[in-house]
Amino acid sequence: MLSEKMFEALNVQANRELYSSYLYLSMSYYFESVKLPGFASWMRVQAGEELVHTMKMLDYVASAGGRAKMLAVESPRESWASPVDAFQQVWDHERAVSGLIRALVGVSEAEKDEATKSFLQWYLDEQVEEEESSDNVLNLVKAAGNDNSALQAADAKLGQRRFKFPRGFEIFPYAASLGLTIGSLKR
Ligand code: OFO
Repeated sequence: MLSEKMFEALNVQANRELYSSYLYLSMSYYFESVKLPGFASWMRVQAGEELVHTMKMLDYVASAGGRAKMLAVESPRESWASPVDAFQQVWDHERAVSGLIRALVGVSEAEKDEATKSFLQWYLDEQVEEEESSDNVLNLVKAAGNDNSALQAADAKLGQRRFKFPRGFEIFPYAASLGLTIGSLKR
C-alpha cells in the first residue's frame, strides 16, 4: 500500500497531465483558427497522448488501492502570437513537466516506495522523447519563420502525425475504447 503522501502527489501529477492535454487542445483550436490544420492535428494527437498519461497515472493510483481524484483543471491560454510562440511554450512546458516527474521520483524515494519509483521510470523515458520531439518541431517552425510556403510545408509535415498508444500501454485496461475515440478524430 502506498502512503497517503504518495497517493496525493500522484493525483496532483495526473491533474498536471490533464492540464497538458487541455493546453494542447487549446493550441489545436488556435491553429485551426489561423488556418494551419496540420499543426492543429499534431496538437490534437499530443492532447490525446497527455490524456493517456493522465489515465495511466490514475489507473496506477486505483490499482494500488488509492482513490483516483478528479482535481479541478486550470484553464490554459487561448491564443499565441505565432506558431513559434506556441511551440516555444510546448518545449518550455515539456521541460517543466520533466522537472515535476523528477520531483515525484524524489517523493517516492523519500517514502521508500520502490514500486512507484519503478512505475515513474516510464514517465521519465516518455519525457526524453517529448522534449526531443517538441525541440525538433520548434526548430522546424523557427526555420520556416514568416516564409508562408515554408510554413505550409511544415504544416503538411506535422499533419502526418498519427496517434499511437505509448510504449507499454498494454497494461491500460481501457486502451481499446480510447483507441476508438481517438481514431474517430482522425481527419
Ligand atoms: Fe508531455 O507530459 Fe505527459 O508526462
